[in-house]
Amino acid sequence: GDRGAPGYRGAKGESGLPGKEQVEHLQRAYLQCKKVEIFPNGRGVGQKVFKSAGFLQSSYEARQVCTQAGGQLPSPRSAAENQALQQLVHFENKGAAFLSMTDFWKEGWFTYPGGAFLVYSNWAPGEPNDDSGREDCVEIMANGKWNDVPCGANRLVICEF
Ligand code: 291
Ligand code: CA
Repeated sequence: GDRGAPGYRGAKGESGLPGKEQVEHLQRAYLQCKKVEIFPNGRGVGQKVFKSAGFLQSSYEARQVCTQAGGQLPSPRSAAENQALQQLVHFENKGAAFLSMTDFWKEGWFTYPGGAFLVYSNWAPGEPNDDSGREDCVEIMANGKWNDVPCGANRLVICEF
């Protein structure tokens, strides 16, 4: 390593593994990154981070935005993840945000980008209704409930990392 670097905290231990001080340095740096990352328009839940792009786009564009950033559209897989995402949607105050899932594969059968079926859902009453037969994408509203919407609709872009 760079012995002149700020924050350098001594050599590896006898075993060749990182020493206690090196590990503690990395832990501090990691926690600092996490705090910076979620302030103010991100939310961390478990190993996941949701981060708002701050603008509205169609689902097609939103997907590309997230993929190019090295993430993807949000796939909340539990009540805890859904609640973290809901907090962010509410905080941003720009209306509903897109989720990753679609029923392109088969009408009424929503899947994640990898093709797997949902392990968790939080549909609003009466949804998904495929209104006018053209709603294959999913939004999460400020109340945390889900609704299927046209993929061409413009919604807040939030990415999952
Ligand atoms: C109605 C319901 C929803 C439907 C929505 C669409 C949204 O909610 O029938 O199931 O998804 O209309 O109009 O379509 C677009 N383009 O936003 C009204 C919403 C408060
Ligand atoms: Ca709908």
